[in-house]
Amino acid sequence: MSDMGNLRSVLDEGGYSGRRDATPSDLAVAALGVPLKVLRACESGGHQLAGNLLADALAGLSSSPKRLPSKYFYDARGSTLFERICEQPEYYLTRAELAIMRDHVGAIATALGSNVRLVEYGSGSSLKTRMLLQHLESPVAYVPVEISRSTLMESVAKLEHEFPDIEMLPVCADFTHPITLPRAARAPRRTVVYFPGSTLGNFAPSDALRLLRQMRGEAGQGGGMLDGGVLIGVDLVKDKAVLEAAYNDAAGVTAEFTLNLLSRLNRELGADFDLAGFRHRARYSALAGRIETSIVSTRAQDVHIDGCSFHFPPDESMQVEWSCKYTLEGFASMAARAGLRVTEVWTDPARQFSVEWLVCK
Ligand code: AVI
Repeated sequence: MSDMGNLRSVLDEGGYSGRRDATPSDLAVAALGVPLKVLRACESGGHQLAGNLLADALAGLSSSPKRLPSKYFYDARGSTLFERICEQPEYYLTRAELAIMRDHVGAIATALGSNVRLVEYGSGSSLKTRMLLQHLESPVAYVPVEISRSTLMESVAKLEHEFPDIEMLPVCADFTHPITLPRAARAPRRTVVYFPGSTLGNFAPSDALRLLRQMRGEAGQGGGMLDGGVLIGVDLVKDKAVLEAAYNDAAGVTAEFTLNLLSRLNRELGADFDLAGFRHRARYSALAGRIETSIVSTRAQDVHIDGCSFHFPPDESMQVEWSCKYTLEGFASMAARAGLRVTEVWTDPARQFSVEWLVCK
């Protein structure tokens, strides 16, 4: 049973959630037959991001250069668009990571060992999680940490049905803040934090390091016999054309995903962005090793939010997302600074993406 003390209201302080924020769909989810313990686990979550949207939008639009946090991409429409991005032919990340899981899940499960308490940061599509749970030997518990109450409950409802012998301990919280994880009824041998999808790449380097340190802390205090570890999906540096195509798909889904941020500000904050006056831009900076996504004003215009006016000259760009790419060496050295040692690396045949197993040093 989840420790209710762990579940706090997660008014976000700037971290990236990677998944859509809560929508009031509890009743719909309850109809799926979610057990009471899951409902309870989620009671204090939800509606967290809304509180900061106005403050973050005003602060970001007042700064120079203008910026908006990428965590606000994931409203219901943004989450649907992200799922569509994952299906675009140019967006290789999801396919490559799934191929790695398909080809190496046996070896991955062996590396993680038996009787694991599996903690997942973000619990969107549970396809990769499902593969892992199917192959792990006697996993003790699955602890998804997810800011969106509805996403969390839907994913746990499905997994609980499929894995009745694995204790489900959902935590509705912002994983970018330290969390006291719930104890499993059966003692685990180790705790493994699973962080797939290259989501770490959406954090600035200092925040990524802080998050890795936090994961190391959570894996280390697992209450198991062995120190735990982190299983993480990391996108690799590659040809600029391949990278830029992935974030500028021909069907325009990524552009729609990016501009949906402005629709969200219009809808939720009463802003008056004219979407026809802005465009999506994603460029790779080889120096910084990241895709930098911006929203660019195509003309001079003023936008109003909550009584404040913001001027955009033609071509002014507003930074909305970084998607950092790593070399194997660069990632290993960041992991080392977080107290983690890379012990296994699995890649897809084209070496586009990696799934890495890090243990506490
Ligand atoms: C969630 N995250 C890892 C995606 C990425 O590749 O940075 C988000 C995304 N943004 C545009 N396309 C995909």
